[in-house]
Amino acid sequence: DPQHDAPETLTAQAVIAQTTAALTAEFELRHGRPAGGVWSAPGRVNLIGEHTDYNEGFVLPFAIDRRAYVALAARSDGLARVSSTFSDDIVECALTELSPEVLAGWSAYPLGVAWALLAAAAEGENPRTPDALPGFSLHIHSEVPIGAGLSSSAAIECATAVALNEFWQLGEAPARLARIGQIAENQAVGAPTGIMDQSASMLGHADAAVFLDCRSMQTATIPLGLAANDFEILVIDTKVSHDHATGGYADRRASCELAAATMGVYSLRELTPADLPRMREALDEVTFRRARHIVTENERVQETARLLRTEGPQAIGALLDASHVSMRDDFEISVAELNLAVEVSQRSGAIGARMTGGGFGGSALALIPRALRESLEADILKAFRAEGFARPDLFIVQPSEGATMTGAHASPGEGASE
Ligand code: GAF
Repeated sequence: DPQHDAPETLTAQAVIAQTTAALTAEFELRHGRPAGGVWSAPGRVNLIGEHTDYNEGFVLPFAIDRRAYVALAARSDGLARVSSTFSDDIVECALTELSPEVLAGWSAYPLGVAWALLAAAAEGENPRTPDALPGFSLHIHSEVPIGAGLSSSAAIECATAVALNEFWQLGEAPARLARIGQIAENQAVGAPTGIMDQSASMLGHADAAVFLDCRSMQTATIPLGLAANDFEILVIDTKVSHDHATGGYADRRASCELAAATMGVYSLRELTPADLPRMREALDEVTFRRARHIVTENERVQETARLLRTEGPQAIGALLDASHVSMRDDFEISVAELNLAVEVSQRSGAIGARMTGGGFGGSALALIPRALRESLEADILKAFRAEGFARPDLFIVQPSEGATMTGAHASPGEGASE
């Protein structure tokens, strides 16, 4: 398989192998026992389709080459015991005591997933209750920058979900594990987010985006053709941090629900550009603009997927640009730093550019010819300096594989002690 000999694939695999080894050593230090296995799941960049997921619309994200890793080993005392490289704390809870109410802080991500998986396991044809499943020790390390709009939380949730799914032999399919991650995020973390981020993290593929219909939950893999066109995707992390558990995100979601209720539809997915005149009559000015973003964005996502299939990435620039304008002016989730990143990228030769993710901070993406990378980066840094903005982080992302086991040592159940 020539794919497997591509230098980029080898590099990505080497990185994963190295991180897996480091994590295994750290697991032993923190938990005093060998890890049974290591799993990982990527962050994501959304190419296009923002705030459409919870409106049952379309999204087109891809998994990136920055991952969260979890190492896990069995325990025989019925406890979930979690540690991470972003805290000195080790948090413990009996499996039978896990519930959204007792979870807080960083540990709500992995323990929220454990709780949501246990709840799923207790239902169905072969119900298994928490007292019938072994406890575990788990250690997390993540390369996905936090607060950058690259779904660091979904990466942790999905890495934990694949690990526990395998450890407890629950046999849940990837799309179902994405939903488990979302339930953890909604109920244990308290962020009213949609299904996009966890779907991208679970279902991503190298050099492809994940087209997802958030109503039918049907997915399609859309080749991005970046390397073949000498294109790259540059991420501009503005360092303006956001938090979807508070403020603007929930407010936008409420506007969408109001618009759907006023229009007499179950979700804004059911409306098309032909409905816009009717919407303008029925909705107040702000709610109309919020809903118009969703309606037009759904069109842009489908058109982007179509153009990627028929013409390739050089054809999608105008759609990326239009998506940004819609988020800036209609949905109003952009900030000055994101607008600047997008404008400078466009001026300096990007095919297209837009903010990505939930908004109010985080990152923008620019689809660029590889040869322009250096000059474009210099232009962006210069413009940010001139505006007195914090120095953004600039990096290339590679569309990558979704959640997976990345290192096995023994079966995670083996060598259980305690
Ligand atoms: C965040 C949410 F988690 C996603 O579900 C999605 O709504 C996105 O914002 C906006 O498109 O990443």
